[in-house]
This record gives sequence, structure tokens and C-alpha cells, in this order.
Amino acid sequence: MLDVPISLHCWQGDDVVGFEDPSRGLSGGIMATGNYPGKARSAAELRSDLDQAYRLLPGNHRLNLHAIYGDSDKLLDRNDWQPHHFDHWIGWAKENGRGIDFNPTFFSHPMADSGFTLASLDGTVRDFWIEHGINSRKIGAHIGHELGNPCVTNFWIPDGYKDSPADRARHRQLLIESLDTVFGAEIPHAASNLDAVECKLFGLGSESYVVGSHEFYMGYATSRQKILCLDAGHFHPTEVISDKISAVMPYVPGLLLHVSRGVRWDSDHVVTFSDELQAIMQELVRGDYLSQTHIGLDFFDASINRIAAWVIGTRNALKALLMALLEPADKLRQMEQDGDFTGRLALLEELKMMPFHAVWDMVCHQQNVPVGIDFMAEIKAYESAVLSKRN
Ligand code: RNT
Ligand code: ZN
Repeated sequence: MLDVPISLHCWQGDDVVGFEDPSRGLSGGIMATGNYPGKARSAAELRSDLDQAYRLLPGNHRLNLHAIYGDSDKLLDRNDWQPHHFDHWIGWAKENGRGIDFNPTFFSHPMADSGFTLASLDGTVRDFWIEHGINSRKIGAHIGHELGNPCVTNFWIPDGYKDSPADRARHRQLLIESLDTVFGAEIPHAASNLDAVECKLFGLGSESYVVGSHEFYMGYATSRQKILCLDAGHFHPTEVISDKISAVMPYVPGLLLHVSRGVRWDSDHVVTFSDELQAIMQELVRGDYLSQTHIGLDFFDASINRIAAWVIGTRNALKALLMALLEPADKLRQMEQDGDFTGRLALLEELKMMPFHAVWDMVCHQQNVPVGIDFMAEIKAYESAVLSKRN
């Protein structure tokens, strides 16, 4: 478990605001609800908050940055961000031996106001976002090269229609062409950047049609050999990604997971210790997929302490992973092969009562991080010393 890094998403720390023009609202059909005080207002505050979260996690974990989270003295616009604007993050990651992942930001910008970016009918809009995509791959490669640890750069494009379109095909053709241009560009240190693509079923304001659907990216990732990103909140509410892992793995060079929790819609609630979380980790362990899988988190709850959100969600992901690693997988497989489905069911149910929490507590103890609920005392102390001073 300690060998598996989880990529913590920076955007839980400030409700996906970032460090461009602060008057820009969040767009792209995603939404952070709540107004809990103390969100990070600068890269320095965000790093401080992240440090506090990492101190409460066993193991050494990655950071997932969005393109709007660089360091700059001046207010920058979307396509002004350059690799050197991320050198502060790189230095911070080096100090902590951390890997960094990256995301272009195809939302919260006037050029995305039409609801379309790379799949826009307007060539000027497409070109703007193609430039952003290429810039982002350059930044990812710079980060990966500097850290000596490849950076996964994940493309999520919100483009879609609220109501039923007359022409679904045209936008999909344009998205293929735009992505091919972005991924075809020569960039320095290309080997240090791993491209990934993320599908989605629907968003707020794109209920009827999302250009980059699951089938679209399944085909794209397979034909272009890109990493496929599966976000747990991006399918029909009764559809689970745990069952998809072994179905897509034979076709793609790797998998990126956005571990999230949708409640009735893609609401991005904090990850809880749910059956589905356990099933995701079981699939990764049982299928021996951990080495080809990048595990990231994706939720943003603005109604609770944001550091606690990171810590609760990440600790849950780690607990589920630990539980999966402790499972007698060979024995279960043997029972299945022998046709002993009664024994399989009996053992699977007994396993739920096994004292895996004692192993978890011991890992936390040995790693010098709080055991059990004790992590909340540290979060409360940080809240009164640091977060409560922000307004
Ligand atoms: C949106 C996608 C995407 C975003 C982040 C902020 O539905 O899940 O991954 O959450 O890029
Ligand atoms: Zn996601």
C-alpha cells in the first residue's frame, strides 16, 4: 500500500478557482457548492494546506495540478502560463520527493463561454484551445523531466449541449482533429509526459450531449494509444467503473482513475469507504493492474473543511487498497475455478469482518501519522491557527 501513490487534486483546496482573474466563475458544467471559510487564495496558501494534508497520510503521495494554478506576480491569462511558472511547485515537490500530474483547464474562461472549446465550430476558438493543450503538454513534460518522474497530463473537455443537437457527428469529428493536432505537436522532453483523456456522460448545461463520451474516448485512446481516464462520477448513476477496469485494460497503455463520489449526479462528493471504492481497489489488485494504473482523486466539497476533505478521501482510498491487498485472492480464485460458488460467497462475506483496521492502525503508527480519528485534532488546530485568519 505504501508503494502506491495517490494523486491529490489541488482543486479541492480552493473550490476549483485557481489563480487567474478571480472574478471568473467556475464553468464547464461542474460545480463546487458550500461556503466553508478558509479556502486557499494563493499558491503559497495552497501548498501550506497541502503540506498539512500530506502530514496526515501514510505513504508518499502525488499532487495533481490544473493549468490555472501556477505561480506568477502578474495576473496571467490562460495561454500565458509557461513551464517556468510551475518551477515553484517543482521545487516544493523535489523537497518532498513528490510526483506531480497536470491538467489543461478547458473551462472558466471567456473563450469557453459558448460551451465549446476544442470541438467548437469556430476555428478561432479551437485554435485558442489547441494552443492551450499544447502549452499544457509542454508544462507537463517540463514537470516530469525536472522531477525525473513522468507527469500524467489529463485532458477533460467539457464541450456539449444542454438540449438535443441536430448534428452530433460534426463536433466529434472536430474534437478528433483538434486532439490529433494537440497530441501531434513536438514538445521538449516528450517522454516525461503521459497523455490521458477523460470521458463524461453529461454535465450541468450539457445534459443532452457531451462530445467526449465514453465510446468516443474508448475509441480515441485505443486508436491513439493514450491513457484512458475513468472518473467514477461520469456514468449513469447505477453504472460503476470497477467493472470497466478489466474491460478496457487490454486495449489501452494505461489507466488513470478519478476516484470520486457522485450523489444523484456527478456531484463530486468526498470519497467515502463505499462498496464501489472497495470494488475499484479489489479490481486493481486482483487483476494485477496497479503498475499500469495512475490513481487520482477528483472531488470538491466547499461545505466542509477542505483539508479534512482531502484527508478523509485519501485515507479511504488507501484503506480500501489495503483491504484489497489483504484479501486471499488466490484462494477466492481457486474456489471460483472449482465451481465452489457457495464457498466463494461465504468467504467474501467473512472477509468483511476481518480486522483489517488493526493493520491500517499499525501502518499509520509506523508511518508516524495519526491513528484513527486523531487526525481531526491536527486539522482543528491548523484551522484555528491558519484557516480562520483568512477571509
Ligand atoms: C469534470 C472532470 C474533471 C474535473 C477537473 C477539475 O467533470 O471530472 O476531471 O473535475 O478537471
Ligand atoms: Zn474527473
